[in-house]
Amino acid sequence: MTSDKSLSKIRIILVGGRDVFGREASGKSTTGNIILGRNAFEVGRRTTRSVKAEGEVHGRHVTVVDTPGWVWCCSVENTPNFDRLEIMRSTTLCQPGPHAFLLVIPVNSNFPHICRAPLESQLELLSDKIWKHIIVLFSCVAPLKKKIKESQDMMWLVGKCQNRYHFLNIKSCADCSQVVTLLEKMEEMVAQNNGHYLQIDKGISVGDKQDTGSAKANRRKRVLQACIRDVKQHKTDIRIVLIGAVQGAKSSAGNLILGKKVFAVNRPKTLRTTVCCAINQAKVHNRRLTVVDTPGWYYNYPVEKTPEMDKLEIRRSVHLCAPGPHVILLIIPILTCLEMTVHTAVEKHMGLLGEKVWNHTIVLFTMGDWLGDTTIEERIEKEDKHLELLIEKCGNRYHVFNCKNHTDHTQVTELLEKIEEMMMENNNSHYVPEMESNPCLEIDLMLKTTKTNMTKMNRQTQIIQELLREIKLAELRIVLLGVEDTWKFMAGNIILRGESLFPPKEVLHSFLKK
Ligand SMILES: Nc1nc2c(ncn2[C@@H]2O[C@H](COP(=O)(O)OP(=O)(O)OP(=O)(O)O)[C@@H](O)[C@H]2O)c(=O)[nH]1
Ligand SMILES: [Mg+2]
Repeated sequence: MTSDKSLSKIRIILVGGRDVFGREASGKSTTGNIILGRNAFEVGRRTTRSVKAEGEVHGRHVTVVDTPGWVWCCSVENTPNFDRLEIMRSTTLCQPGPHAFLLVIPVNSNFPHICRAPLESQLELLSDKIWKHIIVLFSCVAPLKKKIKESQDMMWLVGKCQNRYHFLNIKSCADCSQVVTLLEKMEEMVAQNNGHYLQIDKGISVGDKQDTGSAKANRRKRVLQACIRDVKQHKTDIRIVLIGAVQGAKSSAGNLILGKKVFAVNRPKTLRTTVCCAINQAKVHNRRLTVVDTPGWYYNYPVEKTPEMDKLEIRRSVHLCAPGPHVILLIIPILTCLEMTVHTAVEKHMGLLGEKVWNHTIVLFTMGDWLGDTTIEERIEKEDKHLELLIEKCGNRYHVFNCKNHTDHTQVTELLEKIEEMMMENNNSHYVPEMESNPCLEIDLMLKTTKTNMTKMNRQTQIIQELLREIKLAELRIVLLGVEDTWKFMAGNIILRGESLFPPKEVLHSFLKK
């Protein structure tokens, strides 16, 4: 049954994000397939380009455009150019303009407060009138109205869309009624918009298709491949240091290189896992590999804001694999938008190792699954100059790792060949760490001071606990004070619950109420 307001043609664009590390998809392609009643969009691999599909659905001609997702907490400025341009291109596939945008969000996802502004920036890039054309589509296996009602942030989202939302059971493809109801909700919305679809601002037109494989991108790839062919003799001993921002997949890359899980990855309840250097070895493809893992910096933080202890650890890394590493792998996750502040943070933190370090550095792009069907070269071309400058600083040496794919061993062998080629260029010499001061001694000293402070702190905690036991407070009010960017909110979250990285505000409220 269709409503009185039924349209003969409906044009839909699917939009949505991914969780903070780009791992969990929102379910746009699956949604598109359920609407069209066939496997029109590829699932199981990240959608990297806007794709159009159409069909007859319950008496209407339906056009659906699937788009790449952004990271929920990343605004437009922090989204890689390639993804941003593809999202914008979706509108050109939907001429003369879309009737509806389905904002796809898994009902179980934690859509925290910090994602509100980035979401607004992503959507309003397409049009400032977009909100009148959006239905929030909660992908789910069972409708969870209560969960939505309990979440201030989800309610904010639904409110922005004038209370338009729909639950789509993604495990129940055969249930036509949920698609019919969704189409009717879209028709209702179009009627409220006086029958109008969204006129896309002319300014954002980006052409029909992004050029794939420009001459420059192809040339870059050829130069890189030629490097590998030049390797005549394999090395028997290679020392590697991994360096990069927090949660960039440094430890995962280390595990992939060594072919075993020796570095800790993603300990729950913490924002970062590696807090001090770790060293491990393995025999891989007839080479003895030594890998040093390091703590990361917060990705666009100036080096001055990185704690001294972390800076010392980073400096210590090159001393740990005496007499020095053959290669420093600079880890850059593919979903990083390398704008100026991020670029500066990378250069300054690399500077901790000394100025000559760049001759021994290879950029290792991680999270290769983000590439989908695109190539790293295409993406480098689309980014602004900072990424290109960084790669050039490393002598055009780069490589891609997908740590989720443990079966593809060529990614490690090719990396080793690139390292060997670089070693040949460096006359087989390793990087010689600058010795103006020994970070290992400095760390010892710092640890001694920390130990003294810890003893003091433990005594203070003991006194507070004794006091609390005596007073038996029914309610405790705490004010967190500190200079800017010292993660006060995180301390508060740990005191209150200590579970999630960014618990929604209402969780905090409920604890505060208690
Ligand atoms: N999608 C995807 N996720 C990945 C990949 N590699 C690692 N991850 C995930 O990224 C998260 C961070 O990985 P880690 O290896 O712990 O990163 P790290 O840089 O060592 O993190 P810190 O030690 O906390 O600085 C983990 O949840 C990994 O499972 C990848 O290739 N693709
Ligand atoms: Mg780590």
